[in-house]
This record gives sequence, C-alpha cells and structure tokens, in this order.
Amino acid sequence: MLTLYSFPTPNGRKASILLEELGLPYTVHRVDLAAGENKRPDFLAVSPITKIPALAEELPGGRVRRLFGSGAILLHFAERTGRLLPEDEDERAEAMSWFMLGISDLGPTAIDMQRFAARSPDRIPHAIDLYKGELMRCYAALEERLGAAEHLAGASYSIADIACFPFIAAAAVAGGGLLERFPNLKRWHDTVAARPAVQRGMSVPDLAASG
Ligand SMILES: N[C@@H](CCC(=O)N[C@@H](CS)C(=O)NCC(=O)O)C(=O)O
Repeated sequence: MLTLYSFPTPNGRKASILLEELGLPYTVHRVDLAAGENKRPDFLAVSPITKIPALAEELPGGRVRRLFGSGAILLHFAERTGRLLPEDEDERAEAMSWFMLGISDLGPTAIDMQRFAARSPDRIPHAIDLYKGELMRCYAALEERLGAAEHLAGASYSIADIACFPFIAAAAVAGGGLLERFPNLKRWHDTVAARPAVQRGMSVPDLAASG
C-alpha cells in the first residue's frame, strides 16, 4: 500500500498526477504546511527535508520504503513500471533533460520568485529581477521545444511533462497572460490539462483527505 504525503501545491501535484496516470492505488495524508505539520517527527521520518511530496510504501513483512521529493517519486515509478519514459534512446535523453529542467530549474525558480515577489517582508528588486529572468529562460526554452515536438520528450507523454505541468498550470492562473504570450506552451498546457488522470491528480489532496 502506498501513502502519499502531500498538500495542494505544484510539487505535491506532480506525485498525485503520476500515481493517477499509472493507476496505482494510494491513500493521501494531507500535511498542512501552513500549520507546520511538515515539522512533525512522524513526517520527518518520511521526508527528512520536511517538504512534501513524500511517499511511504508498505512492503511485505511490514518494512516501509520511503521516497521523498517529486523527482525521486516520478523516476522511481517510471522505472519500476516501465511507463512514462520513452524506450527510444533519443527520446529518453530529451525526456531526462526536460524532466530535470522541471525538477531543478522551473520548480525551484518559481518558488523562489514567489518568495521574493509576494512573501518577502522587504522588496528586493535585484532578487525579483533575477528570478523573473530565470523563469523567462525556462518559459522560452519550453516554448521553443513545444514548437518542435508534441510533448517534451517528443511524440510521447512522459514524466518530463508531469515534472513541468503543475508549475505552468499555476503560473497560467496567476495572471500575467503567460499562455497568451507563449502559444506552443498553451497548446501543450491545454492538451495535458485535458487528461483525466491529470485532472484527478491536480485535485489531490482535497479537503477531505486525512491529515
Ligand atoms: N525538491 C522538492 C521540493 C519540494 C518542495 O519545495 N515542497 C514544498 C511545497 S511545493 C514544501 O514542502 N515546502 C515546505 C517548506 O518549505 O517548509 C521536490 O521537487 O519535490
């Protein structure tokens, strides 16, 4: 049995989209970040960095395997199921590259941008400009790629798309006309957003999830 520790944020949603796409049964444990539940010792045992998403898998014999971080969760299950990662070596190389862009560039940059633009007690124009510029580099790279390929890996939908989608979806509803400025990104966003598994994964955890 899989238990997903999550909260309604883009990183959390990457994990729930993946589990929905793969059709793996799981229960959701809602970790209320606003209430500091991520600092509790029981959560620390699953996620030593005190961040969601994290996953606990109960194995035969009662042993529990943990995974923390959206990147580890996506890669682990793609490898284990042999799905959502193309077999063709060229497409797999593209998938890995865009997957890593989502995990190590787009996500952290969007979070830091939010920290400095909306949550910092002091307005630091240099930090805001820096993260805005870095985000634009991500958007421009995605726009160019999606002008040449249907999905980030190429023809097939993969964990690269899942690694990027929730942050693009969040930016799309934040105002600023992201999708109007980047038509290829819009085409891809709309296609991914229409997938039933993505729609289910984006609504996890709902308010009814255990906490
Ligand atoms: N590298 C991690 C980052 C996860 C992350 O930043 N999670 C945020 C929510 S989106 C979090 O738990 N923040 C709590 C905190 O910083 O205290 C991943 O890719 O999943």
